[in-house]
Amino acid sequence: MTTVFPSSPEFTGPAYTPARFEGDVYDLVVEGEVPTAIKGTYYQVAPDPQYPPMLGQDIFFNGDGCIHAFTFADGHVDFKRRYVLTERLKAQREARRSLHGVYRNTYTNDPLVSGLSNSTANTNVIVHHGKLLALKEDSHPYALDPTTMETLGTYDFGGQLTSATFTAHPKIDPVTGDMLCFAYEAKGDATPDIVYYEIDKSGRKTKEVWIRGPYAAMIHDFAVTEHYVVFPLMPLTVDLDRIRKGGRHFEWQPGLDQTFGVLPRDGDAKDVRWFTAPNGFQGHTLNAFDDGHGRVYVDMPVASGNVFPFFPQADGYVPPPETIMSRLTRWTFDMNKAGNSLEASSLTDFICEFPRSDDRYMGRPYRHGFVAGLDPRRPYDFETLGPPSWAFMNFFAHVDLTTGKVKSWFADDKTSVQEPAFIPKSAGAAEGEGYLVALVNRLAERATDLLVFDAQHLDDGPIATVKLPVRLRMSLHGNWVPAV
Ligand code: V55
Ligand code: FE
Repeated sequence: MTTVFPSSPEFTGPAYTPARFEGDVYDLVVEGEVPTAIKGTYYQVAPDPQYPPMLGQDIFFNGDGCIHAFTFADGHVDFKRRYVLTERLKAQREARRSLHGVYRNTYTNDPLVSGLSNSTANTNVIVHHGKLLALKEDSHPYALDPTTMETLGTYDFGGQLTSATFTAHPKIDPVTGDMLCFAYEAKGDATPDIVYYEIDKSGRKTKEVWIRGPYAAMIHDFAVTEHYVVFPLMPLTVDLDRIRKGGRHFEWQPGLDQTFGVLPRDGDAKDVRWFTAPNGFQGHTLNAFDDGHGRVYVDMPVASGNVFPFFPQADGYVPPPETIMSRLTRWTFDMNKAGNSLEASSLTDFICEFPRSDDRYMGRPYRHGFVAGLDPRRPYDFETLGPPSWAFMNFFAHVDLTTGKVKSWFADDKTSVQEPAFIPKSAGAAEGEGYLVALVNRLAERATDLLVFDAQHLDDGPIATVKLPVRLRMSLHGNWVPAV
C-alpha cells in the first residue's frame, strides 16, 4: 500500500489511528483477578478502515467492521480479532485500495463495487439462533461462525428478510428468546418505510409489520416493552436528490421535532401512533417497559443538539462539542390519552451515553443502568493528549433507578472509556448482580485494556485489568454471550 491515511482526527491519535490487524492472543495478561464465574465470550466491533479513503477523507462510521472476541474461562481470557469479510472489503483487498466514497452513498462508489452489499458490518454484533450477526443499519446483516469468526456471508434469515436494510440494535426478548428487530429506509435510500419483525430463537420470522413514517430519518436504536415497540426518528433526515448529487446521506434539521412511532406488538400498521417532542438528539436506549395499562416508559440519553458533527445542518453549522450534553431522560407515552405529546423527565444530572442494562430485564420493569459518562470537571492531561477526540468519555456509572443512587468510577486524566456490557454472575442471579466489562483507551500509552468491575461496586475500581499487547481502534457496540 503506497497511499497513506489522512492526518485528520478521524484517522490519527491513540483512539482513531486504524489498527488493521487480525490475530489471536492466547491467555491475555491479567492484573488482578478475573472471576471464574465469568464464562463466555464478549463480542464487540470496531470500524477500522482497511484502506485510506478513496475521496481523501471519511467519517468514523464508514470503517470496515473488525470484530473482537474476548473468551472467558477459568479466570483466563483469550482474544481473537477478525475483519468481517464483507463484499466491500473483499473487493478492496483485490483492488488493494478503497473503492468506497461518501458514507452510505453508493452513487459515489467506484463502479467496481456496484451491486455489492454496501455494509461495513461495523456497528454491533449479536448472537442469535447460533449465528454471530455483524450489523450495519444500511444493509442486511453478515453472518459469521461464532467460534471461528469465519464470515459466512450476507444473511437474510433464509430468505425471510423483506427489507433492504436491517437495524444495528435488535433486542432479545428475555422471556421468549425472540429477536425483536426492525429496518428503516426499509425500501431503500430515503424511503420513509419502517418494518418491524419478530424472529424466534430458531430463526423463524413470526411477525412482520410495515409502517410508513412521516419522513425518512435516522432511526439508529429503538425500544421494546412487553406490549409495545417505539421507533425514535432523529432530526437527521435523508434526501434522495442530495444523495444522487454525491452529498451526505444525513442532514441535521435544527427546527425539526423529535418524533416517536409507537406500535402495539399485537397490533398492525393502523395502530401506530406518532408522538413529538422539541428538537433534540435521541441517543441509545437504556431500557424501556410498560405498566400493562398503556403507559410506556423509554429511558435514553437525549442531547439538546446534534451529536454527529459529521452530519451537519444545511448551512454547514455544527455546534461546539462542549455545548452538546446527553442526559439520561425518561420519556412517558400515555396510550390512554389522545394527542401527540409525551412527557420527559430527567433520571440523572450528568453527561452520559452508551447506556446498558441487565439484558435479562430487556423491555421489563428494571432497576439497574450502566453508562459511560463525561465529567468535564475531572482532570484531563491536555498537555500530553491535546484536545479530546470525538466520543471521549472519562467515567463509568451505575445508576440505581429505584433509589436514584449513582456509583461511579473515574478512570484517570489519560484514559477514555467505551461502552460497557453487563455479565450476570449466574443465570439465576438477581438483577444487576454480576460484572461490568468495558474497553478503555490508554491515550498516552496508545494502548487498550479491557476492564472488569463488580457491577454493584464500580466505585471500588476494576477487579481485573485485562491487558492487550496491541492497540485496538476505537470501537462501538458489543454483547455478552454466556458459554453453554
Ligand atoms: C451510528 C453508527 C453508525 C451508523 C449509523 O452511532 C449510526 C450511531 C457505526 O456506524 O452507520
Ligand atoms: Fe449504536
